[in-house]
Amino acid sequence: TLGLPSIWRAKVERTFIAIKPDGVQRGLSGEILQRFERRGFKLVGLKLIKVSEELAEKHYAEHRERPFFKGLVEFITSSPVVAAVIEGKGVVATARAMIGPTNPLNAPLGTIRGDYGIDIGRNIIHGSDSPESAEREIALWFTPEELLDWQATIAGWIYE
Ligand code: IDP
Repeated sequence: TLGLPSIWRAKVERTFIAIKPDGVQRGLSGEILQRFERRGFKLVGLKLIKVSEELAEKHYAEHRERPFFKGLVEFITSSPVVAAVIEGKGVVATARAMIGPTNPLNAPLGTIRGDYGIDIGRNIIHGSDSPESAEREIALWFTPEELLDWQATIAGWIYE
């Protein structure tokens, strides 16, 4: 295994991200995916989908009782979403940090929400908030066949 970065052998972390209808409509999909790629994270799943009401309600199940739930489901099902799974060391927490706080007005410049958003109901992107959420959301949005196990040949220039 000489020369093989350990990340090729280690079990690495995955997280789920979704560029919401506002991000896709505003033409930010490529730019947002590029931020994760440039950081060194690897795409292992990617698709453009029209979210069903059933998927939206399952995805946001923890918010079922909140006053904004109905509007949130209407919004997320209103127009295509880019769903992605990205992989890499520490990706769950790092993707959240790159995305920024829920309310874009409180999000620092340099975060996705801080650079592109204003209103909380138009905050451009979703990212799993814990490894447990990531596992649940990946299984909800992707079939196993849609997730590719592949080795990025640049891994040795990202991981020591
Ligand atoms: P997160 O997306 O930063 O993890 P959560 O608290 O899990 O934030 O909320 C999920 C989503 O619900 C938010 O991204 C946002 O789109 C929406 N949301 C949360 N709070 C409000 C609100 O007070 N008004 C409208 N939409 C909200």
